[in-house]
Amino acid sequence: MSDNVVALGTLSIGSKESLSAALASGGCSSTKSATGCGSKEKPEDMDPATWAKVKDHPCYSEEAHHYFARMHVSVAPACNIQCNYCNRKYDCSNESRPGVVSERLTPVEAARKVIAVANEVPQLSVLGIAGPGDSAYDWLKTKETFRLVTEQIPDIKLCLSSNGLALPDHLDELVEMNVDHVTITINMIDPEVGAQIYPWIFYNRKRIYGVEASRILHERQMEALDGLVARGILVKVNSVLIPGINDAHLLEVNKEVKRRGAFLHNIMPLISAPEHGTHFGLTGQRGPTAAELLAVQEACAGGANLMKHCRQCRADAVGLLGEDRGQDFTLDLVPEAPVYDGAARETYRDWVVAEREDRRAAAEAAQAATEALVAASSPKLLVAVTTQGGGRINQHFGHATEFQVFEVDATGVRFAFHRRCDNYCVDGGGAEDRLERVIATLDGIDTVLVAKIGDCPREGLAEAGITARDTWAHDYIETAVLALYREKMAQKQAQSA
Ligand code: CLF
Ligand code: SF4
Repeated sequence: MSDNVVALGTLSIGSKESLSAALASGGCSSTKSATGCGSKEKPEDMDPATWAKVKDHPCYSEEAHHYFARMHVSVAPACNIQCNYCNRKYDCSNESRPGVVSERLTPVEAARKVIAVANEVPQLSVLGIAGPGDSAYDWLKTKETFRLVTEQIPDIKLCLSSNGLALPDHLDELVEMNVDHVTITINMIDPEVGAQIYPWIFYNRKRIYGVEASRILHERQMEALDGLVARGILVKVNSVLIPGINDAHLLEVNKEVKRRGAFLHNIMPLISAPEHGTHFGLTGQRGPTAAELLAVQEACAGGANLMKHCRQCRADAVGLLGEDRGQDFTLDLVPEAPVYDGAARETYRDWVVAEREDRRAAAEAAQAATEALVAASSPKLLVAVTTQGGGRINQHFGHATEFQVFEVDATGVRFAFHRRCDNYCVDGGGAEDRLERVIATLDGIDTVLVAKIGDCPREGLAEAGITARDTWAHDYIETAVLALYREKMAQKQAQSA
């Protein structure tokens, strides 16, 4: 392939025609920050060392999540605390979706799997260890896995997620191992609140209960955060939003972690159901509604940068954040002794460099065009897009299992949130009941931009007041959203004239 177009295993990004068209047109749109999601996105917005760390990390940069994939291996099952939202038979809900069981691996098996994935998925940039269990407590397995993988794939980014209790014991080793992304789950800074979330911890060979347990956990979490920041490691803080327990308190958590230098704060909804067998699930503790989550995130504006594109992925997830190819790479499906071949990853990275450059230029041009035409006071619009990666509108409506929603106004385009749904097309045809669910998923959205859509779903959406457009198929998201916005605002102006 040439002309900046690559076929990427099962993921094909863009088309030669669409890319050429975008290049020829000088692109269109742009944003002041190509997306949003709290973390600053462009190299010129942050120091080069930080940009170098985040530019390939799909969780630490919203922009990067259009291009790069992560994979998790579940190698560290032991845990030193009990969270009321966890049942360790399942995945660790500190970082991943509860209620699913991931494949437990030895470090040798995990390395085998990572090499197999790296050979097949050129977007792979990050290896994460995210439960079940605690990566810092079950440290030797975490360390051995990272060692075996980096022996073969030295440029892979290493990422771990921990409850923080054991983390202060390994700070210097993390630096030696070149780990520059660590997530700590911090649900409280007040032990009284913590006592409602953690019944006990295991620390210094003792089981400790109640408020005292949460006091120690809090102190160790702050020690870990300070120690990581002091060593130049980027820290993402995850907080599980538990209505009635820590919802108001998370504002204090947000302020405190910002003060201590956390790079990102990811406020995740509690997922709780009786069948998960967790304390919260069995006692009826509910998770927040989408509106409650948004309200807490909005209340945190101005504090630590918020991550909004988290997909609460599985502890054995593989692929771009919106997809999960984990089931294609279970141990029985990967070769016995794969040999790493980095050629496809290298080619892909070269493509991303050129593509990013082009997308940014297109976005800036579109933003300038919008500012020239649209009054600064023009209203905001929410626009959903279907994408399978590459920052482009390149997915058919019927294939979408999630919609990415962008907020646009005269100042630019920002990622707002994503919404999941079952795909409308099944076995080549549309499913009526699914369309109803997709319409419910798109509630509050003005327009959905797609690569293609059939007449039936288009009409169904229109009846529900949602316009579907394939006008900008394969264009960059920002370009398309801004073009739509200019068109809508021009119509509004014409109507009021
Ligand atoms: Fe995995 Fe977590 Fe590293 Fe990402 S996930 S260990 S930082 S590589 Fe990402 Fe998944 Fe959300 Fe986690 S989308 S659950 S934030
Ligand atoms: Fe479960 Fe993770 Fe909490 Fe341990 S830290 S109890 S594995 S959610």
